[in-house]
Amino acid sequence: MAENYYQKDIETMPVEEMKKLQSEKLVKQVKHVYENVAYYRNLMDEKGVKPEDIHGIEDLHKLPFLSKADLRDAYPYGLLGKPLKECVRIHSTSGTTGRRVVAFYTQHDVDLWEDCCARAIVAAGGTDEDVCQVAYGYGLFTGGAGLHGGSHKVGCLTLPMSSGNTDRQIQFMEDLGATILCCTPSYAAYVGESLKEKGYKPEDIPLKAGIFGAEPWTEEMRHQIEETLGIKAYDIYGLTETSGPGVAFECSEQTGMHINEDHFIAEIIDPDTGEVLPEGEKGELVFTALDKEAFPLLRYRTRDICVLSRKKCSCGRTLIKMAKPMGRTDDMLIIRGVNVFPSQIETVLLNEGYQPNYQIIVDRVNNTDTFEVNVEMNPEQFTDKVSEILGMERKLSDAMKIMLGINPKVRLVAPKSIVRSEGKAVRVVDKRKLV
Ligand code: DLL
Repeated sequence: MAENYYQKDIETMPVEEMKKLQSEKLVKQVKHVYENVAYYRNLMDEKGVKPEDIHGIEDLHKLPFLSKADLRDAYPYGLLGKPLKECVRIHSTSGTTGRRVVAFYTQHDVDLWEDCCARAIVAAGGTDEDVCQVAYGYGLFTGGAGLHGGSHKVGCLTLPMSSGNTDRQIQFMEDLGATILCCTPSYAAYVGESLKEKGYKPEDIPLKAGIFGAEPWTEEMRHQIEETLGIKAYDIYGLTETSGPGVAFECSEQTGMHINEDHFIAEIIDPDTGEVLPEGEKGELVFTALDKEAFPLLRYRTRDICVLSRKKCSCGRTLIKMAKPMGRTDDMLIIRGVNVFPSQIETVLLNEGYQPNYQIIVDRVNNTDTFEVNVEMNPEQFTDKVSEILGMERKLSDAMKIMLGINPKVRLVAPKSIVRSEGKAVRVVDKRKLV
């Protein structure tokens, strides 16, 4: 199949030309921010940097970082780059801890954001012949609005389902012939599980592709979703602070996500020292938004851990690629001194033939960390023979020891007993924070 692009000139632009474009935009954007955002002007003044010092992307490193803490300090209007009168929309993070992040958009910002999502849909094979079922949450969360806008731009027939009500999702999917599904990977896995239970086979539904993101997911989970739904599953990345989904998207090669470099400059830094790392090294992802008017963040530290690569891509896009984020600097658990990412546990489970339905529970008893992983048995494994269950638990715990270096206490629980998520899955319950 010939590769399709939504904005070919940009998506396949020679790298040197792209760098020139980024340099021109950066000079203008720094001036815009310095003149209109007092909070960032103060940070620049403290660092002794003036807009005149920024001649192009080679000077990016001179600018101060912004972090989530700055967003909280400046809440709600302190980072606005345009008068509220010119803003047409806000979105917000789910904000499980502390203050929510609120992001603002002008009509121009919404337009560019929707273009980014349209690029993702076309890269996943979408055209105006497709029926695109958007099952990300609508509302303050950016997932629904972003993919909805992108789907309109591509000209797909858009099904604005929002999340939840799985029976209705399946009914619409079948009756209206949805060909593209957009939702979190954990919800896609649940939809697959529900379809199977209802006796559907992958060929009974017309879906051909899925655009899944908003949470970390492993290659093993991709294969499993692709198999149960009979589709190609594409990754999509973004965060509220940079507009939402569509900062980066996967193409047919499915080996990482192309970053929309005409709108965002990506850097990888050492999270401890802030030093910029060379391409190919693992570190914290930092974004500078080049076109955003209302919420123009410069050098924003995402806390996502990732690697960038300029390796030539078979799809013809020249946009730099980011690997699947390996987790966040703040969701890495340190258990008895060992670093543990939920994605490592997911990999072990899927390799051992389990479903990605699990929850990690960490606590501290008598000054020692306890580490438990509850894992659902598959219906076909279900048994009430204690010795068999103990044997399976031991086998899983040993497999996790090989991956992590420490043994969790694995507890196999009945099928369907771990609550399914309609949005981002809650994988970790860390009770130590409550003390
Ligand atoms: O999750 C935006 C989004 C919506 C992206 C729909 C993709 C699809 P936030 O709620 O602000 O925004 O959360 C952003 O989610 O910093 C990552 O840690 C994580 N994340 C987003 N996409 C991915 C992905 C939306 N593809 C935070 N893989 C980010 C891994 C992801 N993590």
